[in-house]
Amino acid sequence: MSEYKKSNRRDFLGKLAALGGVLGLGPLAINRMIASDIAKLEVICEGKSVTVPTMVSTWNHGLIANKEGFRSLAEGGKAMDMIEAAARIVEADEEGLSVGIGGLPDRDGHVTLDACCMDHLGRAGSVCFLQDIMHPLSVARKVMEETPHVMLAGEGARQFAIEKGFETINLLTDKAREAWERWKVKNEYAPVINIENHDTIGILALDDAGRLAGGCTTSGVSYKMHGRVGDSPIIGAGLFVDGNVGAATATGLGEAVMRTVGSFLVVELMRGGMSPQLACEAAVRRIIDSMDVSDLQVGYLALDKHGKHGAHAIHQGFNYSRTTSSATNESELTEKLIDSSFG
Ligand code: SD4
Repeated sequence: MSEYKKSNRRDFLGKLAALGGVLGLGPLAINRMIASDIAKLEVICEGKSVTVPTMVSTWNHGLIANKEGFRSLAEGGKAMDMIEAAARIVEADEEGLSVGIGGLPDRDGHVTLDACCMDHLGRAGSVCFLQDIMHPLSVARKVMEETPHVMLAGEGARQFAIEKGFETINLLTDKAREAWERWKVKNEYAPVINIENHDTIGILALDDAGRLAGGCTTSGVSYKMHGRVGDSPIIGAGLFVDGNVGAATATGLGEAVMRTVGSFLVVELMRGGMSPQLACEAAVRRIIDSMDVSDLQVGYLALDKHGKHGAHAIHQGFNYSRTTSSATNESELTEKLIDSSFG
């Protein structure tokens, strides 16, 4: 066999082993297949992506979000469909006090939502200060896909959502209203996120064709000033995706993330060659070096285009969920809730 043929064969066997991993085949099964029908396999191998679909999402609700994202993938969805499905289940959970319906209001008692999304082509959509609509991330997606703009705010975003068929709903649940009534007794305006109280969901997905997408959705800092918008709907701050590099999202005190353009920073550091983990650590370090962080928390989550992920936070207590599928068309998932912090 010529050197050229030998190296082609080595490449092919390498691809085959990777494909076997994706399809959940062990080495024995691969060997049997090689013996039986190598020509047919070559065709399969040529046409298949060997990307392992992966999702990472912030906080405990990431587990249910990722599961929903993978359900969408199994039904033929792409990375952005995974993101939207994941966001919607958390936005619809009335028990959650930080996303969608049930989110804690601003200091005047209004629930105002922020969300954005971005895909592997660099397309982006965002809504901020949105009221009365349960699924801001879906509205952000419509801004991305059906308007020439990136961001709609407040009443304009609400009107746009209604035009697109979204129903209006009272987002202030009894549970959130009672918490606000209790807060009002002291009425302290302290836009500081206590490290147990920041549950924005940031979601990053890599689908079976290697497409990356991201989303971020939140009711923002509780008891914020009326009109305050955080990092979550700001492209580059709460979320950034570059389909050729990777994606990053943030949770925690938005002001600190915006001042350091955090998610963009993480992706740019990855572009420069850093691993997702080191990039998250460096972006956290940027905040620590530029402000007093004694009572503010920020956590970053990143996923590169190969499915490698990283996460880091200023203080202990940040966790995220990571879900991968070892076989493109199977529902078998590896789910993990992971703690990440300086410790
Ligand atoms: C914000 N980053 O509005 C958001 C807060 C957050 O869970 O992460 N809340 O600043």
